[in-house]
Amino acid sequence: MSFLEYAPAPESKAILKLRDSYGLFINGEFVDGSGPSFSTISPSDETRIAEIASASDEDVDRAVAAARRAYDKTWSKMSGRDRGKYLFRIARLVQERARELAVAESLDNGKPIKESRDVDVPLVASWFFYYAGWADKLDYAGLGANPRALGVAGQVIPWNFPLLMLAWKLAPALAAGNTVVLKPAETTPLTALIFAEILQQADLPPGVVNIITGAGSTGAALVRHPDVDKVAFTGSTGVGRDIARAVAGTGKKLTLELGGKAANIVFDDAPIDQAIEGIVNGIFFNQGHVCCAGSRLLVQESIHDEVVDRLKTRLSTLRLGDPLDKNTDIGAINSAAQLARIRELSDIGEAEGAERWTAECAIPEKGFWFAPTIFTGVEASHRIARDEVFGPVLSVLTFRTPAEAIAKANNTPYGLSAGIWSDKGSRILAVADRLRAGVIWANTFNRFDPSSPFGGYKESGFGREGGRQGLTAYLQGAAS
Ligand code: TAP
Repeated sequence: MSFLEYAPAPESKAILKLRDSYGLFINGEFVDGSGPSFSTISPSDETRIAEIASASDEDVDRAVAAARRAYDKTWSKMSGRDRGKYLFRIARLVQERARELAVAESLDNGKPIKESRDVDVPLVASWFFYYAGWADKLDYAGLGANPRALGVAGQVIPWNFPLLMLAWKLAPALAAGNTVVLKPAETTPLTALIFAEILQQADLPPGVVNIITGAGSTGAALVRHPDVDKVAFTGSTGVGRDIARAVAGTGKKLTLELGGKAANIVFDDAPIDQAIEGIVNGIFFNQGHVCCAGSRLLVQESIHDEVVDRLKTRLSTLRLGDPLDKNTDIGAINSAAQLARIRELSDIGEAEGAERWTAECAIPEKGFWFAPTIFTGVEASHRIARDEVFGPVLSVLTFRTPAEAIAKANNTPYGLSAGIWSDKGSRILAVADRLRAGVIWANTFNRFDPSSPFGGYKESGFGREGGRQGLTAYLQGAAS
């Protein structure tokens, strides 16, 4: 196998040792895929990073068969304590290789290195540590009389948090005793494949985790495979609907984590400095490629002008550019297709009458970029107030009373998350109680912890990931 030495920006001392090409990870080893291979590219300069194998239906079959064998012969027979040891070992290896994983994630996804280094990778390790601790306690944790694993889980994940979504899926599934076949997104397979090397380093028994790369059709083949007992999907609501149809009537268990259009509600008594930072983090973190992003700012009318002015001032200080530069705040958009979607929805926003403001910043010549953008004068009927943009675009709406804020916040088919900014605890609790969103942050935004369940209402999906609820999604007969 040949290796490419990738030397990132000089500030980063890490040297990534990447293979020139990656196979499918089946039964503990990298094997050729029988579908046509594809290149994964860096969205910040459009250069090719590595060649990636693509799994055909036969390859999916091989991966599921390996997972079934590993379930029957090894994993289901192993004590929770021993499973936990593997998960602890994986968590420690993620920490040891944190720098390399962060660089690879920023390279393949486009996100700023300070986010992959300080948020994504530490959370990945914490997810494995957290669920490692559950593995030997399943029988005594009040999860039901005799909680048992479901069997083989088929997991399909998106491109916005490639390694973190992998951790959200794998850690609870393995702790509960399931084996897994996981498909990463086509544009961001790199860290999942480096993670496969970590599984080898950890001596995880062959077949317990299989990683198959490919297009959406590979995911569809995995979902409909008759020997898959549980399907877990994170991605768009449209694909989630297709998967729900494919799974209906098969007896497979299903968890769906889908899109969002979160309201970030700012009352006139909010701690304003903190709120400005929270609004910026809420929508511009990870270029807005966040399912729970605070993409609709609902601001009380009396402080609208002050908040918008301060936001513009703050956004003008953000640095857009090389994701591997540790001073970068806004990285690259993950793909040309996603950039086209953001541009299209922003143009529609302008055409429908909202006022567009864009932070002034130099846009690199190569790669996919979109400068932080704010729309004011947005009406509830505008597409930018209804559709998930999944990019660095904030829509600002106003309200006068708490009742109006609640009605506007709930006026969406989604229900994943929301934020409330106010000095009054009683107001926060009263408003939170009436918001139809799975996760509600108060005077903060985009906070994640493995012990806290995460998931949506309505078209944002069902089932919870994280915490004890995330574990019961992988157990038979367990009460959550
Ligand atoms: P999707 O296009 O839905 O893709 C998600 C994954 O599904 C990818 O691996 C994709 O493969 C695969 N896929 C595509 N078509 C499929 C099919 N018919 N059957 C099975 N798998 C299929 O979403 P995306 O563009 O990657 O991610 C963005 C969306 O995900 C946003 O709407 C966002 O809100 C949502 N999201 C939600 C959450 C949570 S926690 N609720 C978290 C992150 C993202 P390819 O990459 O090869 O197309």
